[in-house]
Amino acid sequence: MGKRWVILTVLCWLACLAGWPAARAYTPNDPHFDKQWNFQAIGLPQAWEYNRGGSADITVAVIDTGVAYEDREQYKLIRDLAQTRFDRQHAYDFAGDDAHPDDANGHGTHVTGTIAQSTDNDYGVAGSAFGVTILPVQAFNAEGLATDEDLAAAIDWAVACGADIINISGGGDDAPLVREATRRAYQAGVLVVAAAGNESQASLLYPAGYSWCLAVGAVRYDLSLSYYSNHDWDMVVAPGGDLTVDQNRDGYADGIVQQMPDEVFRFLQGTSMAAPHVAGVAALILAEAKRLGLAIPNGPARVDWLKQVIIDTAVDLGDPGQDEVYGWGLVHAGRALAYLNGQFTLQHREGAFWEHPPRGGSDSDRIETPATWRPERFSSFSLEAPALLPEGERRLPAEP
Ligand SMILES: [Ca+2]
Ligand SMILES: [Ca+2]
Ligand SMILES: [Ca+2]
Repeated sequence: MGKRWVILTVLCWLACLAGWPAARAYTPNDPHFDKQWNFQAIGLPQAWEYNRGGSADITVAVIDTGVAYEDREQYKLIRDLAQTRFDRQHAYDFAGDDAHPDDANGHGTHVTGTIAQSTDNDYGVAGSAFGVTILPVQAFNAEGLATDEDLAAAIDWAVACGADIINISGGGDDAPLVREATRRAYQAGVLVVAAAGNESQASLLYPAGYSWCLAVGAVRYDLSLSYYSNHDWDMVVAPGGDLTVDQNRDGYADGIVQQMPDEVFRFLQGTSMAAPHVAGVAALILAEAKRLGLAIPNGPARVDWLKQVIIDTAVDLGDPGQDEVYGWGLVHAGRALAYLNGQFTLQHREGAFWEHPPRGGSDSDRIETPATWRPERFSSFSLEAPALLPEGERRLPAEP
């Protein structure tokens, strides 16, 4: 016994010397939080020890199919977004040209949940940056398609309304209107986070492919690249899931679970699901930097700074250093916020830092499903989202 105590003491002392924070973690009381392997994978419980979900003065614009954020006509504010803060004054729908970006598709509501699902409300699941303000901006119609004009207008609108970060879980071909709108966002100091695309190809869709945006590819539970994810040197990865496997053996396909407009908690997969993890982490970084009183640059330097923090604290995957499969690596909220607090230095990057739970999964855990959904390529922009699986594998049981 005595020997063991001595060893532990030495380890703690070495850990303190190395500047590692105690691996404290905050666990919210949402009953289905244990299904959110994706949040464990990027160290959100550790990040929340520094900053519990960000702050209301940080605005994340979700440019998507709308959000289930209001009670109007056949639409409703879903229960697990009821405590989430929305900028209702500036919410806008460019696809329908009205002030009501209600979600007839479900994609935008799921994406919003990953950023700011109402958290620690004793119901459903958690979000990553649940304390921020969400600006719902609709550019994609109920079929998940957007024109260049609508997407560009939505980006300009989000910037004009004071967004700090824009999430675009959609993509398409290079388009001058969208290229210039994202460039204006960059000049204004707004980080545009965008899905890499689901074509399994070694190139990015746009706007992800613009160097001034931040492209996000998808990994699954074992942190290998998801089979559908596009990839490139200039991107980061985040959990997007893989609905064909149950590597963590929790009885559910390994998707990303959030609440949909019909209030069902569904597992979806896609680089669409990966991107909002990065938007959420970026929001936490901004909120924590403000809380600490750090000097945050303005204009394009602000975007460069945010990207640098994300890249410098990413977990290297695949070949050592930046590579063409995982880009800069896995975004990691815990490391990023520890870094802002001087408790994670760049020398720690190569070492084990907050080890992940054991990942024994393999393809032998495969689930046979008719998950054959493949995104079509459109000349305009389409969403980088999901396959719908048979009932039971994609939804959590209803709660009382
Ligand atoms: Ca919740
Ligand atoms: Ca699973
Ligand atoms: Ca690497």
